Amino acid sequence: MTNHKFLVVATSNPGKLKEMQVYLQDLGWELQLKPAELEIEETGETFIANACLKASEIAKATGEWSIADDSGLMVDALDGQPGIYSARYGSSDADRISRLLRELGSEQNRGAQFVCAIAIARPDGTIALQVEGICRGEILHSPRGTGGFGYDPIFYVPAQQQTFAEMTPDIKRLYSHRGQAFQSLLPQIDKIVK
Ligand code: ITT
Repeated sequence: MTNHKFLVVATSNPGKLKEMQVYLQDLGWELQLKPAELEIEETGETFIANACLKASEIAKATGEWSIADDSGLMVDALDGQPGIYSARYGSSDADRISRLLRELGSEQNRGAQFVCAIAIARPDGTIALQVEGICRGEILHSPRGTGGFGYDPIFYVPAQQQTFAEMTPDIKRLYSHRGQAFQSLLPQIDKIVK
């Protein structure tokens, strides 16, 4: 049964889960990971559409409130790719990073942005809340740092002079697309999830 501060997290990505856990546990939310056998096909054409799809399907399947994150990296010189296809760009983080660096080659325009859409669905699958966060930065020519996950080692934030993989979790939260999305979400969540 649903209690007041309980959410099923609709993700299979351990890096995302870890960050979401820190952001929500601070406020007393109890999180449960979605059952591994429930895999939702991401058929949407936007980050928000895919976040809503994942939250809604997992909420209906579990009968609980659910939260989902759909995110990715949009590279200016690649017309916004890989974007919503960021997870499907390769078969491992190392693979995805090397493909991106290969496709960018010696391109001078290294501008890029991370986008994160978060959706919360009610047990009947309807969407209660959706937010988006963005972080601008630059794609380095080679990876730097060992923290974080995914594309973090090649995403450099000039204001901090560090890649996401070189930042502490608190500093990454301050700048990151997911940190920004949660900054919009957290003040609203207690009013919505009953
Ligand atoms: P779920 O759908 O199960 O949540 P996923 O990894 O398939 O997991 P997405 O479809 O949203 O998730 O793909 C997000 C991609 O963008 C994936 O390759 C991530 O590694 C990458 N990504 C998202 N946020 C990131 C971050 O903060 N740092 C580095 N890479 C990130």
